[in-house]
Amino acid sequence: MSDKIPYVFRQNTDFLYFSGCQEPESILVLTCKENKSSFTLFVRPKDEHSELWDGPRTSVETAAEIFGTDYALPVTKFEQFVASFIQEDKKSIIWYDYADVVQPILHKKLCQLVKLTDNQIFASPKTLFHQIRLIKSVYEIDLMRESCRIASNAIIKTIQSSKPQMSEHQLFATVDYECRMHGAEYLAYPPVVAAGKNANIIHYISNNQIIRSGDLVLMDAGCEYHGYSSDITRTWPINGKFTPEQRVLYEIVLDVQKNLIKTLKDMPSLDNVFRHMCFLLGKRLQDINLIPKNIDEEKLLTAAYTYCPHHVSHYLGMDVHDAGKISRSIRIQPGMIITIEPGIYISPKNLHAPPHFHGLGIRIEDDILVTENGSEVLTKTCPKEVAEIEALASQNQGSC
Ligand SMILES: [Mn+2]
Repeated sequence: MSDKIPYVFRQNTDFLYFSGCQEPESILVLTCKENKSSFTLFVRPKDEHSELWDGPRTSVETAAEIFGTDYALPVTKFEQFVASFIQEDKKSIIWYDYADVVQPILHKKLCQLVKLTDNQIFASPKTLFHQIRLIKSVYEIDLMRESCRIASNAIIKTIQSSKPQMSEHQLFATVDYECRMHGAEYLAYPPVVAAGKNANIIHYISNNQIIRSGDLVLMDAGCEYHGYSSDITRTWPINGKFTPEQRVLYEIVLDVQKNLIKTLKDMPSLDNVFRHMCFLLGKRLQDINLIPKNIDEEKLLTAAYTYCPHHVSHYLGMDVHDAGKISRSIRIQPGMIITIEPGIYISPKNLHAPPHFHGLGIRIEDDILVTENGSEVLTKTCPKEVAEIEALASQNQGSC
C-alpha cells in the first residue's frame, strides 16, 4: 500500500483456475509433445527469512502432490527448463499471455529465450482459458451458490440495520462484516453504498456521506468465497417507506428485471438482453412521461439508454466481470452464470424529468445460473419485492 506495508495478495484468476495454487510468483507450464502432455508447477523455494515475515511456503518436494501436477520445480529452474525445451524442438509454439503481462521479470526472461531461436512464437491462450471458465462445473456452481447465499444474507442484515443519519460507511462496514463472519474471504470488489443522488454515480465508492431520511440507498456488493464472486444490488428507502415517486421507479426496474430473467429460457445473447432492457424500460418510462411518446424504436432505445447508461449483464464467476475475453454477443448456454441488473438513474440536470424525480437512482441485480430449462436465480434469498424491502428497512427505525 505504501513503502513496505503489504497488501492482501490475490492470485491471478486463470492461474488459480488451473493450478489451485495460491502462492505468489508461481508458474504453471503445460507441455505437449507427440500426444504426451504434462504439467509442471514452479514454486518459490523455501526461505527461512522470508517465511518468518510472510508465512510458510509449500516446499518444492511436496508441491506436485498437493496441487496435483506431474512435476514441481523451484522457480529458479524455470529459465533452464524452457531453454532445454525450445532448443530440443525449434518449431514449438509458446502459449503465453504476452499482451497482459502478469509477471514482468518472467516476461523479460521469456522474451530473451524466444529471441535465441528463429521459429519460436507466442500465442495467447487467454481466450481459450476464458471459454473453459465460462461454463461452470457442478463444483464451481456449488461454490457460487454459497458465495451468493453469504452475500444475500449480508445485504439482508445491512438493510435491517439501516436507518436515517447513518453514514454510507457504516453500511459498507456492515456488509463487509456479515460476509466475512459467514465464511467469505473478503468483498469481491469495492462496494457501492450510495445514498440519494450519489446513486447517479455508477462507480460511487467514496461511501462517506450521511444518509438522510427520505433518501434511497443503492448498495452494490458481493463477496469472494473460495475464489468465487457474487455481485448483488439492492435499493431501499432508508426510513423504511418508499415515496410515491421512488416506488413508481422501483416497480418499473423490478418488473423489467423479472421480465428479463424470464427471457433467459430462449438463450439470448447478453447484448440482446441489453437491447430488450432498453426497449422495456423505454416503454415504461414513456408511460410516466419521462420519455416522449411517438418516437421510433431506435430513438426509444437511445432515450432509455440515457436513463440506464450501463450494460444490463456480464458473466460472473471467479472474477466479478468473468471471462473478459468472451463477447457478449454470443448466445448464453447452460452452465454460464450471469448477472441481470437493470437500473434507472435520473440526473438532477435532466430537464425532461419533473423535479421530484431528480437525483433518484435505482438498480436491482441478481446472479443467475443458466440451466437447460431456463434459469435459476442464485441470489433469490435476497428480497426485492416492495413490501419485503419496506418490511426489512423498517426494522431498525425508532431505536437510537
Ligand atoms: Mn454486476
